[in-house]
Amino acid sequence: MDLELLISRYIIQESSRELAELLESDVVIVGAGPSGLTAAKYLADKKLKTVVLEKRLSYGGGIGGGGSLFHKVVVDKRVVDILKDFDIRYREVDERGIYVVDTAELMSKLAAKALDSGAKILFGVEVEDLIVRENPLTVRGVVFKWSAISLAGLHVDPLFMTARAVVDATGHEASLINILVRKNKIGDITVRGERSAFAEKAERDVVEYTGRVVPGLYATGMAVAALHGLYRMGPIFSGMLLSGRKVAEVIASDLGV
Ligand code: 48H
Repeated sequence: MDLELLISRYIIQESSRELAELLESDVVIVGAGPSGLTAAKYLADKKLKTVVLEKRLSYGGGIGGGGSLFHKVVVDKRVVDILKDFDIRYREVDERGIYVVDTAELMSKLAAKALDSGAKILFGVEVEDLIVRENPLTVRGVVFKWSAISLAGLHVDPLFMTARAVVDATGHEASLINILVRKNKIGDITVRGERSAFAEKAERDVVEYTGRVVPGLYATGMAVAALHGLYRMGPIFSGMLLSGRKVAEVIASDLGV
């Protein structure tokens, strides 16, 4: 048998088999940035079937760009335990508890540990809508298609993936929350849009406001700032990691694990 046939057969067979299983997940995280990847590890540690859907072909979200393309970002002392959980090396640069980490190490180890814990990361998958039920409005999953379809502008119907919890980890765009509000006429939720820079307050508030948006839909990372009109913090990532861990804790508690 030709090797070419085997290559194609096993890629399609194994991807389809795994994808079919993931269609009924415990948690779907949309966005493989710092908050989404952190959440993925802690959720998978709880043995929840966790999948991260990322529209690009790589993980890391805004980490790779570092601080204006410099290859370091800042974190603070609040996340030392998280850095240790992920085996991420850090260097203390200021006695006020300021550390720097390498962007390549941060993004790759966040992803590696999420995978080691059992989470799946799928690239080139764009979430374009939510599965909802009414009274009360509840999110039951996502509507997705391959990003290449959107980029090509083709009229192709999407597919569905169900989950007990869906996480908006889409960063500044807050894609899922915007879809929720725009398409479901929710009067009591407004996406307020993030504010200008006030790093210290932003770093605290983004963690405090992390949590459930409506039953079944949760927000983490910069999506939280967009939803609640919080300040931005620039290239300091403690708030993102702490927000990711917090959303995992909230979901685990809601799901009773
Ligand atoms: C699939 C999608 C979709 C979609 C988007 O932007 P991110 O890094 O998000 P966070 O919130 O984890 O981290 C934010 C941080 O990177 C940052 O920008 C900070 C701290 N800024 C502060 C400041 O002052 O500017 O990652 C989001 C990911 C990206 O990889 C997107 O490609 C992906 O989500 N994504 N994936 N379907 N509909 N929308």
